[in-house]
Amino acid sequence: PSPKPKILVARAIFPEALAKLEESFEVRSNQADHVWTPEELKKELASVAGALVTGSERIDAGALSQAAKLKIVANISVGYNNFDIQAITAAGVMATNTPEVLTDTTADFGFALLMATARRVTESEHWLRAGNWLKWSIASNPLGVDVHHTTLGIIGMGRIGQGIAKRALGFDMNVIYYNRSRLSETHEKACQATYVSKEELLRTADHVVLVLPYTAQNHHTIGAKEIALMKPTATLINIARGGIVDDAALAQALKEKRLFAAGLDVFEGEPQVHPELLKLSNVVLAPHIASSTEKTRRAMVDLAIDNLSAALAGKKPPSLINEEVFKG
Ligand code: 8YV
Repeated sequence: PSPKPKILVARAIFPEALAKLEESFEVRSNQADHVWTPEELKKELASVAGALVTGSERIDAGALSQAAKLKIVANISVGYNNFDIQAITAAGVMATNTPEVLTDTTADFGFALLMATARRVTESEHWLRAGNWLKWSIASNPLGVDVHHTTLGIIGMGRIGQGIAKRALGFDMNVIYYNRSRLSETHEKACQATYVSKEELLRTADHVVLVLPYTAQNHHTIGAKEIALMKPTATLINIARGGIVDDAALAQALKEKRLFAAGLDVFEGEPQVHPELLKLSNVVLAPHIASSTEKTRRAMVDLAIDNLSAALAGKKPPSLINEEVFKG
């Protein structure tokens, strides 16, 4: 029998998924706490035919410079701004992601973060743990802002944005959205969302949720100028990508109470968090967990494995990004 193809797993996955991979492949897996440096990743990629990576692994010309045998990089993530698609395509390597399987889980978390931010859930827990409850009064509890019957502005109206809009209907919210292209009438009706300009959204929304992909054009979609348009009672929720928000400008606005609060699952330069954000109480911080339920993370890994297995069997991967590389 021909030897099993060599593959790489760049960050630890579920043991069952690893065992499944080992049936068909010779697997080199980083199961350790140590995160490979770009230099180490480049060396690891040099000897394999396929790689499973997360959104935290940067795959660009440098990473691929010795990867002569590589046929596929399978992202365990729907967003793929960690991929330099041009460089990957130029190297003749297939790139895949994990759409659909995480839509509802991520939309749930967008709503969770919105609720936690508006109602000061984490801050209230700290308040309780500090013993403040013993001397509570009607007006001294942490006072939040309402979610129900307010206006929700969604920037980025793909599958996840539409999922959040549908959830907002149950809270009797007025949903407005901005997207690079307007939704079809059918899709707009399904989530009862009204298309507005970015400026109008920022001026009128009580809560702004960011769910757009990170691209060069979307860098600092929300900066000092945009924050200045928002209501001082508004919240800003980022479940999209760090880099879409200017975190330094946001921290400054939160410090000066020019915004009520922010809920952030993603950060510029994550896993590092801007030190000014860490000092503030009117921000809810999460370690990029919007897709993180047991069921969904397993589904993401399974889809990434399906993509990798298809590519190495000469078949078209189910979620191929750069179709032009596939030679059927
Ligand atoms: C992942 C994500 O947790 O799918 C995405 O775009 O951001 C998350 O689901 C992350 O990218 C890890 O791969």
